[in-house]
Amino acid sequence: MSLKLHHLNASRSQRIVWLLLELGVPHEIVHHSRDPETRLAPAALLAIHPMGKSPLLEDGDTVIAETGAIAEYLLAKHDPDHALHPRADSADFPRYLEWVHAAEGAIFLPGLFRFYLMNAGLLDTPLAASMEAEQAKAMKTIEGHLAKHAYFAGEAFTAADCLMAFQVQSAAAMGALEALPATRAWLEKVQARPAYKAMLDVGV
Ligand SMILES: N[C@@H](CCC(=O)N[C@@H](CS)C(=O)NCC(=O)O)C(=O)O
Repeated sequence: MSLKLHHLNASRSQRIVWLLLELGVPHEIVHHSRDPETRLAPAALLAIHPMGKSPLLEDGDTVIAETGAIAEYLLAKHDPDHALHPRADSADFPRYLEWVHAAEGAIFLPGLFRFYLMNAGLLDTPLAASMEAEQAKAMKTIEGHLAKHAYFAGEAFTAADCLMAFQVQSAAAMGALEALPATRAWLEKVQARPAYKAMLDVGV
């Protein structure tokens, strides 16, 4: 088995565990644990890639970082029939790309920034307020999209749903989905998928 995923507990690398299970590709998972105090990744990851973050995928001698890049790599190599990603000539393709990249971009960054500000005791600042407003805008954008479409890329489940789930789950954990019924319905639907449940069994 040449595919090896380095997975960090309680991290967004769970999206790649899920994607591997959706694809049904044989793989090995190497579990890493966050430092209980700093919450940072262990040095073992630094030995594999200079950023020392998770997820990291090893495919033989190739090491690849960044969730979006790993997802694209896996889909290009292991989804020849495009079951989980639209073809480039499909009408869904632009929307698919947008969400795949938004998952680590405009949708995720305000929440991440706010998390850092909270850890630094800086939540009561204009910057934190502006990040909160950006987060609310991101959730409104998601709700507006999911009120019109069954999934992020359109009417079919794709890898964009795996990539966006962590952000939506984080919002749910903070009680931010109460006024967002389409987003809540989408989350329930994707969490009912067998591969999602199998991902939970792997230990995230
Ligand atoms: N943009 C990267 C982010 C990777 C990242 O920051 N991973 C976090 C887990 S959610 C991590 O490894 N944190 C531990 C650390 O920074 O030491 C991606 O999409 O993979």
